Amino acid sequence: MHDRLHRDPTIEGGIVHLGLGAFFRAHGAIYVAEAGGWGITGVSLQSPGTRDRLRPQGWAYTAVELGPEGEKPQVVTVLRDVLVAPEDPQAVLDAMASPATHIVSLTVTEKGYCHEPSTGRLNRGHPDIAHDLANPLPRSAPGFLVRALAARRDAGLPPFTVLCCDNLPENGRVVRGVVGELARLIDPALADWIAAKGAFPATMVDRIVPATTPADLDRLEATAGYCDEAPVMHEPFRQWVVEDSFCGPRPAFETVGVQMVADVTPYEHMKLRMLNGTHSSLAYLGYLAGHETIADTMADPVFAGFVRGLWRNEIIPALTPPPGQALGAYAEALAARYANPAIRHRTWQIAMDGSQKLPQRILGTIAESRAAGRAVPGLTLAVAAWMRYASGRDERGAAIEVKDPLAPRLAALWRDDPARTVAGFLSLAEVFPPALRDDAGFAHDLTAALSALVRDGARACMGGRADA
Ligand code: CS2
Repeated sequence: MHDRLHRDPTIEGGIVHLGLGAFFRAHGAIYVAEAGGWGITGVSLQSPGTRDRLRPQGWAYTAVELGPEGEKPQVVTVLRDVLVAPEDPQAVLDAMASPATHIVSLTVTEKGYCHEPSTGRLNRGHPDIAHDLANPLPRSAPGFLVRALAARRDAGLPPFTVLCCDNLPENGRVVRGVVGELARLIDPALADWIAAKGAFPATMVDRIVPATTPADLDRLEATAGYCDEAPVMHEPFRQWVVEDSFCGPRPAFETVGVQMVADVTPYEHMKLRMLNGTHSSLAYLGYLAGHETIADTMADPVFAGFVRGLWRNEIIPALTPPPGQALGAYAEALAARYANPAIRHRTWQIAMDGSQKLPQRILGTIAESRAAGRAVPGLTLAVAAWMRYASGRDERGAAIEVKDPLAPRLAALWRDDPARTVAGFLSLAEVFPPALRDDAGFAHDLTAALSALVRDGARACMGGRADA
């Protein structure tokens, strides 16, 4: 183990982070490290793998920037401990309830909030929520937040700020909602205390971070000269927009390029709909057409034209730009980021958890556009591609490994008759908003898109759409 992989012993605590995946280690953790004076206790809510790989390195790891011109490794030493929640949930609660903790940040993915994606409300039927209502040692992220906030109140401490860093619409409000709802079911006075004193700033997070592969580890060892078992790979670009409404101290984020603003909503809409919305569209259509990565789709002129058409004709017309941001320039920058050949971001990775992602990425734009009388053929085709993907069979009849909390239900909705398939999917109240479930015109357009997709294949359908 090389010396460079040992952490800086002077760093203080202050932050507990739930969901220690590659994204946070390549984004939020780096900003915190640069701001200085704060350290992070990472928590894995599921498996011990990351902890086991980081421990022999003293929690240090390498973040490798993958630019079109080459790679730049940087050693990040901001983690001071890593806990594995299923092994010792009490240790996690103790860290969160410690007087030294001021912020609990989260990247637990969309499904980690145990909410209903179409409404943002707590899913009370979720098995982890049922568990957390009955047991003081939680399993879910909302359960840990509620039980740790209860411990702080009981100890006479102020709450921590809850900093959601997941791609949810108005993510602070959603987390405030699920935490408030769960707290009320456990102890109404606790819910009132959280409502009065807690802070849940909204954030917009952005950096493309493909899953690390064994080849990445080998390449890093060859170029940097040391072996890191848990590096993260990321693009050069990064952006973090944070609502400046913390209830306690925070790192000096504004000194390291974080945009501290009063209202994150226009940034979050722009990013979720222009980036994540087209990411998901390219992922389903690209996967069906046989493309392995986003860069591969962008190298295919049919896909590159399609995505530009989505931005210009369908997504931008439904958006209000953030102050000083030209959306056309934002789209061009996204096209360049997607085309970065050094980033091997698999369509299969982005296709994961579609039922949790589609509402905020694509369905909101479709619902608003239809209400305003604007046509959205490309986004409708993307929804049809998700349905086709979720059936579990690709265009050649080969099995797809569909990862989605609703996977078995989605697969069971597939019929040989596209109209019946569409009717089945549109009955999913947790995915489709009422405005789309009750829109006969949308059902008609989606059926036509799905029929074409089944008949002609993804690539053939795209040429005539979006950029027409
Ligand atoms: C991607 C995101 O996997 C996905 O669903 O769309 O992880 C995306 O790469 C990030 O949000 C970029 O900031």
